[in-house]
Order: sequence, then structure tokens, then C-alpha cells
Amino acid sequence: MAEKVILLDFFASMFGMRVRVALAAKGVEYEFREEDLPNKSQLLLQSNPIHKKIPVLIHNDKPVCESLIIVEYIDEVWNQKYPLLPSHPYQRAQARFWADYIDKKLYDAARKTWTKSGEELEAGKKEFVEILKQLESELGDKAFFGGESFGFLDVALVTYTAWFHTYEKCGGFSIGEHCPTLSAWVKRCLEIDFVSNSLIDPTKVYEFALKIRKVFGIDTS
Ligand SMILES: N[C@@H](CCC(=O)N[C@@H](CS)C(=O)NCC(=O)O)C(=O)O
Ligand SMILES: *[C@@H]1O[C@H](CO)[C@@H](O)[C@H](O)[C@H]1NC(C)=O
Repeated sequence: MAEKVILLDFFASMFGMRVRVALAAKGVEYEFREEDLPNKSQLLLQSNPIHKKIPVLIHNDKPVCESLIIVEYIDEVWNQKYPLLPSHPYQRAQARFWADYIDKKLYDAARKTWTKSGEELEAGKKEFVEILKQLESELGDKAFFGGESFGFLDVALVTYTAWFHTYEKCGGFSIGEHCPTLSAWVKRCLEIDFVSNSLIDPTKVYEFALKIRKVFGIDTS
């Protein structure tokens, strides 16, 4: 059967980029549909009536929602090429634990680095760096979170790195200075073609962030 794959997405989304990375790892061809988030398409509202959020993967007319669930789905459906989750149940559980940790902690802390100022900004930066350091210790001396090869947890985290430039510029700090081990991991990830080709240009993310800051009236002086 011919595969019909549609991705409802938004260019700067770290959640959407996870799906793009996973599809690229598997070499799956798909149709990318950019959503106007203030004016969502009927297809998005029908496909994700619960959360009404991107990304949504529509595979042969059947929608799958929530980025990490989509990445797992992709790994199971296109299982012949480039496995993302570890094969051992315990390691799979660990990878899921840390991906869940990223979702529960990192997004909110990261957001503070470019939407807050003053004390809230300082607290946000501290929190953000602490979370990255926690992730650094999980990485340890491995090349990737997945071990020798780029895997599920690498997918979950690497899309945030397209935002690192924005966090640093807006927050006035250097991630590399605090987290050299993680920065070396970022470099290794970007050497993989399907990763670097799937991540959006950090300067585009920054332009988008500046627009949002203007709308919210955040001081950009
Ligand atoms: N937990 C979700 C988060 C997805 C999410 O936050 N998507 C945002 C864009 S980055 C969205 O669609 N926002 C539109 C809205 O909330 O109205 C996932 O992992 O897929
Ligand atoms: C919202 O989307 C619809 C359909 O895609 C389009 O026809 C309409 O002009 C859009 N409205 C705004 C305010 O952008």
C-alpha cells in the first residue's frame, strides 16, 4: 500500500521538529503543512480535537498526536530502518523517563529565558541551566543519549538546540560556558545530515522570538 503521510506543523516548534527528525531518520516521504496557529485549519481541529495543537502526523488518514507519541509511532511503523528506541525494555524505560523529564521541565524553564526580564529571567536561566546539567550527567561520557548512535532521547532534546541561540541572545548568557559536555553533543548531532537538515535555522527562530517579544511588549533594548 502506498503510504500517505501528512505532517501538520509549525516551523519553529521544537515539538514539530522532533517529528521531522524522526521521519528523516527513517527516510519517510511526507507532505509538510504549515499551520497558522492563531487561525488553525479544519484539518488540525478535526485531527487533534482534544489539544488542538501541532504536531499531528496523519498516516493513511489516521491522526496521531503528541510529539513523543508520534516519534514512538514512527519508530514502530518504519521499524526496518534506523531504530530510535533502545531494544532493551529497561533502557527503553530510561529513555522515556528522560524524554518525559524534558517535557515536564525544560519547555517552561527555556521559555522564561526569552519571555521574562529581571528577577524572573535570572531565576529562569538558573533553572534552565540546572535542567541541562541534569541531562548532561545522564549523557555522561556517551557520544549520544542513545549510546553509540543517535536515538529517541536525542530526538527529544536536539530540537531545543535550534532555540539555543534565542535563549542566549535574549537571556544574555552562554549555554556552552555552563554546559560544555552538552555543547559537544550538540555538535555531534549536527554532524548527522538527517538531524541538521531537519532543524530550522536558529536565526529564523530568533526573528520569530523577537516578533513575539514585541507583541507581548517585552523590553528588547
Ligand atoms: N505536548 C505537545 C506540545 C505541542 C505544542 O505545545 N504545540 C504548540 C506549538 S509549539 C501548539 O500547537 N500551540 C497552539 C495552541 O496551543 O493553540 C507535544 O509534545 O506535541
Ligand atoms: C483563516 O484561515 C482561512 C482558511 O485557511 C482563511 O480563508 C482565512 O482568510 C484566515 N483568516 C485569517 C484572519 O487569516
